[in-house]
Amino acid sequence: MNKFEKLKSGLQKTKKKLIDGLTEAITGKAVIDQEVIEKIEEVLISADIGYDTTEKIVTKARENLIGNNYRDESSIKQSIFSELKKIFQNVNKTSFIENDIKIRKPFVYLIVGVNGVGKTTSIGKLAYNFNQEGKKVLLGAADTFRAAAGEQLSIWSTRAGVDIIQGNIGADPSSIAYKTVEIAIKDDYDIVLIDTAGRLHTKNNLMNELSKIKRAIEKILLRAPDKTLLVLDSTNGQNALIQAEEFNKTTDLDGIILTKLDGTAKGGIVFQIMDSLNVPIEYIGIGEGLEDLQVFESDNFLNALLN
Ligand SMILES: Nc1nc2c(ncn2[C@@H]2O[C@H](COP(=O)(O)OP(=O)(O)OP(=O)(O)O)[C@@H](O)[C@H]2O)c(=O)[nH]1
Ligand SMILES: [Mg+2]
Repeated sequence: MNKFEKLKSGLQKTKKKLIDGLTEAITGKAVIDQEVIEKIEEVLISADIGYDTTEKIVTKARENLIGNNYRDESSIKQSIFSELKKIFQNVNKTSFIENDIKIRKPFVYLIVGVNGVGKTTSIGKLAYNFNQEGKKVLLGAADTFRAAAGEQLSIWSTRAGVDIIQGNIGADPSSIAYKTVEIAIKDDYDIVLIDTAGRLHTKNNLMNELSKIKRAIEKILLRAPDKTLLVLDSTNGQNALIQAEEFNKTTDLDGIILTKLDGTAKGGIVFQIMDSLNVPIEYIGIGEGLEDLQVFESDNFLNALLN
């Protein structure tokens, strides 16, 4: 399977819900009346496109249809699709890391998020991708909270073929982050990926710990981590959005890794994130395997979902 086919198959459940739902709402309707519009709204909301974003899309679609004699199935569908596409057009394209690495080396990623969203797994996949591109990658196991966490990251490091710095259970996560970056500077690594323990944005002490990790990195790197990425689980729907808003208040986020799109029909969350958050989606997870993390490319995503 090539990358695009993989993406397509990963988005299957969302596609089924969204596209089949819309088709069903529209098919065989002689006129697109209030009832049909409400059905369309229901479908969009059930695919987790979100209330506000849905309202915007439907309002536009309604406007487009006024004065349009061809209120047939395909024109209403096209109208909705084009509104969905517009949401993507407003978003800044993510910066390309190749150029960044040249001036900032090692390029340090700090990976954060609540429990179980897919931080460690995503780091393993990212490490694999970077390694495949010929970059020298070092992982830092700054999740010292759970006994199995370091071991899990170590398994991923072996799978991805990259190096790892580990600490003892209960060690200060910021000291591991410091040590990892220190070694990366000394041994000329291109990329550092720091794993952190899952934390709820509501727990102050844990959020403070994150600030401490950031400060430790800054102390040795002489600049803030190059990218702080928040991992969100797309199966969490609306909650994922709340997590992003809350994390963004205390931690400067540079981007989002949206995981588990393969396991959910709630992939519409992508539109909502893009419409309502100021933080770009950088990567998407579409499976549990080594090759199942992709750079988020909006055109590809739309093609995979809508065509
Ligand atoms: N289907 C699917 N499963 C995923 C994806 N990403 C992660 N997972 C699964 O989600 C589960 C949790 O992943 P972890 O990487 O351990 O999550 P974490 O955020 O590091 O968890 P904590 O360290 O406990 O906070 C694992 O079973 C992963 O295989 C994805 O894109 N698709
Ligand atoms: Mg983890």
